[in-house]
Amino acid sequence: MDQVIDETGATQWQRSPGGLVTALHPVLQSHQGTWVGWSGGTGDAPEPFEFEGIKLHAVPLSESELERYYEGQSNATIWPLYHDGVEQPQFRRSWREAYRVVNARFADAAAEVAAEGATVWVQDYQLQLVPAMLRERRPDLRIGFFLHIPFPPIELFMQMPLRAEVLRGLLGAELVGFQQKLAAQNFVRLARHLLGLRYEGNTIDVNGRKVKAGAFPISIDVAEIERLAATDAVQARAKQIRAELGDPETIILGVDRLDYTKGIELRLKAYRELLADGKLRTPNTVMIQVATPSRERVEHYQNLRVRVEREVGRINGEYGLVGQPAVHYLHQSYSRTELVALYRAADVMMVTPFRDGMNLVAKEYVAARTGAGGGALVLSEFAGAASELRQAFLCNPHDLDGVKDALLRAVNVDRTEANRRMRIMQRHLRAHDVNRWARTFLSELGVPAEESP
Ligand code: GDG
Repeated sequence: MDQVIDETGATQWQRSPGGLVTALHPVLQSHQGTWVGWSGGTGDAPEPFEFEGIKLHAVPLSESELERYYEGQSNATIWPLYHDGVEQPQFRRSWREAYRVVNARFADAAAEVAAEGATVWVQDYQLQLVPAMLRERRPDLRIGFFLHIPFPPIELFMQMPLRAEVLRGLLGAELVGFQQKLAAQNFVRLARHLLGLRYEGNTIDVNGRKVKAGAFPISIDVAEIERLAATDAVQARAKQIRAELGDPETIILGVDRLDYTKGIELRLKAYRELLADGKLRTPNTVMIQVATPSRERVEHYQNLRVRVEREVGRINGEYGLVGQPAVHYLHQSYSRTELVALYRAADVMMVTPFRDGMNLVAKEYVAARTGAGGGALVLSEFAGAASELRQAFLCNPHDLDGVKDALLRAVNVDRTEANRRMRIMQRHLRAHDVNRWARTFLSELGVPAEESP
């Protein structure tokens, strides 16, 4: 959750954008769980309270912890390292120390809130030390951990100065979940390589205690997106978007946090080259790129913003007309309704990350197209979603020609073929929604079915 100040000057809460929150919100709602998390600001944390059916227990961060723990260790060390080193990870002693301190604070908070024998599900790369810390404080708890981002191959992980501590931290859980089978394999092999632990299949022996690793590909609340997509408000807004763009033949869409792993620059380049080759033409074709502001004080992100905005300027300079830009670039955050309306309006969705744990946007696009007809998804092979959405136009984001080719095929696909592909992917998603993800994980962790969503 994020604290925001409304127009009357009062403090309000709102859901933060981003994949983790989007995925877990419905799970916690139906499960009556307590969310122990960061309030999104610095200074004192508010007293525990309820919001949208979820009990919230906020953990405070100071200004210097925000800088060292969150922006530093989490987002300038671990995030790039776990994403194949797409940007050079930075290592700092003071960041590591802050990571330890904040992880211990989260472990204390969870130890305080959790009932006897409760299940605690620790989420994501910012909290990798928590499982072991929590087990030490509360051996009665059932502890699961889920990593939303990729888990790197041994050679990359080994660069991290905090490597053994992180691995021991994760091994404090009974079940460590990943998006992909390969990530789970990286993890068990690492346990042997770094700590000399034995494993059989995906179960690691930690001095007699069994720790399981497994793949639990995350998903979306498909029913909620379908319901939203079917509302009059969304359908009217989708038509309005098309009209405002001058009723072009083809609308190409990208929706990402402005993050260097997402391949936004590359996607823009592919579009520019196709315009240059005359294979796409404006104003028949229009691109919209929503780039939600993210981690704006981290240097890697500031550099990316400059590169993306330069590319947008170049495309519009060369191919735009008065009142008709070739690419509409929106460095803003939108409501879910507006996002779904954009999905409904777009003929081609481009999701081209260099590396992505899953990528929920790809799944949301497919679900939002239910009943719409048409629509084509260009999807990077390096997104976790590519293992499931096989009927997308798959591409290798490191190969610009391959991306151009996939984009062109998606733009030119005939409607019958587009519908066929969409239907298969929609069927898959309906059977694999976020509730199933949570149920599967929790049941593997040993949570009785009646306590599961
Ligand atoms: C991480 C992993 C994994 C985006 N802009 C706005 C907005 N969003 C929502 C999207 C989507 C979510 O944020 C983004 O999720 P992704 O999965 O695409 O990407 P990450 O944020 O990097 O998520 C990723 C995910 O965790 C879950 O495990 O899939 O691999 O990197 O739901 O719709 N939502 C709103 N306004 C925006 O402007 N309301």
